Amino acid sequence: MRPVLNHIKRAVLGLSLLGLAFQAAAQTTVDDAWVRATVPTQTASGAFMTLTADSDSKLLSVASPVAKDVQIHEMTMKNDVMSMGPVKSVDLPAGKAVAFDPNGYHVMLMGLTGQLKEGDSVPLTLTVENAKGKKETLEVKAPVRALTNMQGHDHSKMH
Ligand SMILES: [Cu+2]
Repeated sequence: MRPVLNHIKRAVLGLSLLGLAFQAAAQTTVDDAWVRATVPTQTASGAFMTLTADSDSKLLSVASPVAKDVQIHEMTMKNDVMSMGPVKSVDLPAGKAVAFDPNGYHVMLMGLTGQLKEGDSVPLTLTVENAKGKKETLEVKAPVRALTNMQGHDHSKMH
């Protein structure tokens, strides 16, 4: 009797662990996250990545211990004038890779607490909400990379 019961217990535990693993793996994924390196006097930088949600979701906010204020920005072109500003959220349609890059949506790290050097790693906490209103937080460690080729786009002067 006893061994059978133990066996059932183990099977049930195994199933519930599987369920948890499935839940954790089946939501939003973050790919190619990186943060642009700064020079010592610079107080702002950008974080870039690709987000893919498995169901219609929204990126609500990003937080990081390296910056006093973190905003989600959108770069837009209106009548040949490039401008950018904060957005409340970014839609992440199911299964679609949404790029956060220097030319579109990007994450602004403002009020940096120190210089970001190549090789450093910056912790980012992303809050994503799905269509049912359920929030999930994603912890990301984004490597700092120097980017010399920004095609004339200098973030530090635009903020
Ligand atoms: Cu910006």
